[in-house]
Amino acid sequence: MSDKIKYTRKGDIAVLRIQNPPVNALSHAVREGLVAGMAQAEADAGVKAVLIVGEGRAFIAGADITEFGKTPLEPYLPDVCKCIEASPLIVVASMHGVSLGGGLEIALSAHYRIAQPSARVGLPEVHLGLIPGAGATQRLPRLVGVDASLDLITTGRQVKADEALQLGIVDKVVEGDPEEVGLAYAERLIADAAPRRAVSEMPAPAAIDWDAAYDGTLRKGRGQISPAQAVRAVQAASELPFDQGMLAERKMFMDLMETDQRQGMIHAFFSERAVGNLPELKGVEPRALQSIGIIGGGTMGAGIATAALLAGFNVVLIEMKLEAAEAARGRIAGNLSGALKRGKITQMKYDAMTTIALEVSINYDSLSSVDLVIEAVFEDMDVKKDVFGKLDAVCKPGAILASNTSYLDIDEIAASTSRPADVIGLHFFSPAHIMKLLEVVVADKTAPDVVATGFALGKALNKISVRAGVCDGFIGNRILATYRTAADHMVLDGASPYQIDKALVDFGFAMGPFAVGDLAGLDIGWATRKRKAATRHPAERVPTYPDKICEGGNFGQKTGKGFYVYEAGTRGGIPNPEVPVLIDAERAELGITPRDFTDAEITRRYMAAMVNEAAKLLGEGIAKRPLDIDMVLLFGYGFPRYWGGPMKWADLQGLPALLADIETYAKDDAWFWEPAPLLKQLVAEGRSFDDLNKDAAK
Ligand code: 3H9
Repeated sequence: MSDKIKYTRKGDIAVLRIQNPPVNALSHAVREGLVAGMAQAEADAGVKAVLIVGEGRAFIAGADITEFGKTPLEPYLPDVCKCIEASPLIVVASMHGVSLGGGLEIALSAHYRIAQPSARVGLPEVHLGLIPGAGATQRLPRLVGVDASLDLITTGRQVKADEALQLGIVDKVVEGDPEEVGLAYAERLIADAAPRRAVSEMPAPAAIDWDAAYDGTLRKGRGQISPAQAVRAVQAASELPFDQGMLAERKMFMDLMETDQRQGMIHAFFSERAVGNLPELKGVEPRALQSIGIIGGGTMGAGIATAALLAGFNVVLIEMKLEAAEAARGRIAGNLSGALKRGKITQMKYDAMTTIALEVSINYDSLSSVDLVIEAVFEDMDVKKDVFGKLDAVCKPGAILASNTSYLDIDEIAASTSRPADVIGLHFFSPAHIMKLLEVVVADKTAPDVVATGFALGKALNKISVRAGVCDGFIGNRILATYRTAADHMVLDGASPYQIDKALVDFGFAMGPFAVGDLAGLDIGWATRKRKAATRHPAERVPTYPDKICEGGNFGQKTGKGFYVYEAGTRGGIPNPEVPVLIDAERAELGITPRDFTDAEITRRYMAAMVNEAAKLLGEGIAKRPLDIDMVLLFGYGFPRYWGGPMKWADLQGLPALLADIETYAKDDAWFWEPAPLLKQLVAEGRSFDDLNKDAAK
């Protein structure tokens, strides 16, 4: 038998122990071992029951995702499940840690299920662009009904043991060693002469309005297809005999396996785990971190303080005036009360976080013993240098001095201190206690253990941390500036901001660029345009109509008007009728005859601009790996997860065709559309961005 399954005999019970660290994924060897183990148990004289348990931290985390996209090898998982369920012996699954996807499907094929109180179960296949493919869409509805099944399968939500018990997914919840409680349960079942209980033999679930459920799920998925497909699979459970339902599920699963969305989502899954794994940090120990100083208590500073308090750090926040310091305390308390209301923290924790763990002060001396300080003050180099000068004077040796700047030169800030090796950029995204992305900006002289500490902090704050080099805008905002410019050009040439927003929402973005502008505040872009005006390349096309929107005091959502008009009490806005008038006037002034854009062309140009800039950043070493860029866009800029990120999207489209389009666009605007040298190189070599990820992992 495969060494992934250990067979032991305990009285009249055969124990199959899955040993495939770290999470007992159902690799080919595990599947073979389970089938062989069942056969051995059935041939073993006197065995009356089989107990399946997992070794280590989980029962089973699901199918082995690394095998997806390769030729599947027999036995296939649905057949393993069938073999377990069809056994004449009573089969018990004893579940601890997670039982996910195929792991839960193995458990659903057992005749009885017992779980630890801390166990979690779920069917997260939709997060991989798939549906369950080993019977869960057919068995779960028979066990717990259609509504609960659709909830779990279409959302991928994981439930704790108590809810699983209440729903009827597990039969018993008992604390103890999984093998011991499983054996005791199996012995009880044998003693009670409990019947073999195959879920597939239970009655088919009642029908619902399947088309309505399908349409609703498709809408909610914002372009993601697998959750809606899951509705059709559950429908098959209701309408078809079990074996035919299994075939229908298998076909849908295999069809989804062939989709770009499946590839994109699995790329996202592995990239999320690889992004914090930097070759340059192997063996580098982070510095100790217990207390964090924050300079500035506005929305950003208060958000960072909230995140740090929630992660268990002590926080000292500095403001310039007492009233501002107290206002910052109020903002933090407001953020934390949100966490309290949602049940994320207890009242006791809330009280401690707003009192003992938080100090607000107007005196820099209060920072003398903190381990790391994050400055979140006004974006102005002189102001920053002044702050860093003060920090340099009061902070203890070895303390890390971080700037939350979103574009300023961290090398210059570092050079203004006597300890540039301790200076780093930690670029949070607002609201900082909610947004998952953290750019860890490594300056020329930043010490490796300071970088490692930036990543350790990100992990403690439950963020996705991405390494970035120094340039205007780092990874995210520099790419944003470029694709936003592509959108601006399309508006000048004939598209409307509303068509562009809609095309990009249809592509899968959470919001289009003009709605995002309104949300962030149009004054930000206005200030950036003014800042860059002096150094602007003469060939650069910059529209002036957005300045006119701002000159009227309209900065977007916060003033109630921008590209859209926001009526009090309504969600989202309606197009602002003044905007097309301003655009028409500017086109007339520039002598542009507007032309029509299709939604497809809008998306193509927008994405081409994004990928081209990203490839320039990679070539310059600002981002080290394509997957770093993918994670920045996914976690900071609302990029649709099912495309995996812009670099994965580009690979899926094919780089030669994308480069050809960029070269075509360059005929009209050679300056903006200059192809990235790295993109040209990859096309010439017949390689992809993912090849660069693989090179980096070697
Ligand atoms: C499925 O089951 C389809 C079936 O319906 C039908 C089939 C026919 N495979 O996340 P972590 C690796 S679809 C391979 O850092 P945690 C992971 O990459 C599957 N590898 O730890 C990492 O490797 P490394 C449905 C896997 O404690 C290491 O394990 N199941 C798998 O924070 C540790 O992972 C899922 O979607 C896997 N299935 O979280 C579950 N799972 O150390 C996906 C993990 O080299 N997995 N690895 O970076 C998870 O949600 C989390 O990993 C888990 C542990 C909660 C299990």
